[in-house]
Amino acid sequence: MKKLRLVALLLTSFVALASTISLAATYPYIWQTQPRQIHSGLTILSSQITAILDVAPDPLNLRSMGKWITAYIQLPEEYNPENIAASTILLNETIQPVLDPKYGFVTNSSEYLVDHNNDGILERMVKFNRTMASSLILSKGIRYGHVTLTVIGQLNDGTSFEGSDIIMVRMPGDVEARCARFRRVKHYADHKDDLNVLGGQAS
Ligand SMILES: [Ca+2]
Ligand SMILES: [Ca+2]
Repeated sequence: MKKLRLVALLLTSFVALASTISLAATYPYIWQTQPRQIHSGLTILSSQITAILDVAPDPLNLRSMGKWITAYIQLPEEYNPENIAASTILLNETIQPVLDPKYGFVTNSSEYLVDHNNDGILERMVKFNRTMASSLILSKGIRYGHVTLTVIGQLNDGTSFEGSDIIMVRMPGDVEARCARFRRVKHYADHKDDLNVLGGQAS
């Protein structure tokens, strides 16, 4: 009886060992890539911070002659927003913020460090030339709808951050933009007459 149990135990052990070997042979990458994945995950976390971005005004009037659009960049709490190097900031990889020291909001930290969203964590505020931002959006053929604005930049120690915000843009008086708005309305037929009136006004 004892012998039989021993044989059974040996047999079970052998089957378990064999299946482990065959698993290793079939999926060799399990052993190789897991440590690397963890490593690259850590690398991404340490070199790129995801910031909370809020851009104003929203909605943005693309025809408006307003001077600025304002971006509020909030880093995770463990980072100091004062360490953001403003000269490294780019809006949609294209537009630099206003850096001219003649403006108080460029040089005075009590003006550019604000808690705009009232959550107890300071944000770094930067302003961009509104005409440049509107031109960039219009150059993509966008005159009405939602636009994703992204701000990238670096801290003084080279750590990079990125944040995005979706804002509404519109172009008052633009007939095509108005038609696009009307096309979004579910009951299109109800607004057919309105569209005709708009078309008539433009011509
Ligand atoms: Ca927003
Ligand atoms: Ca805040």
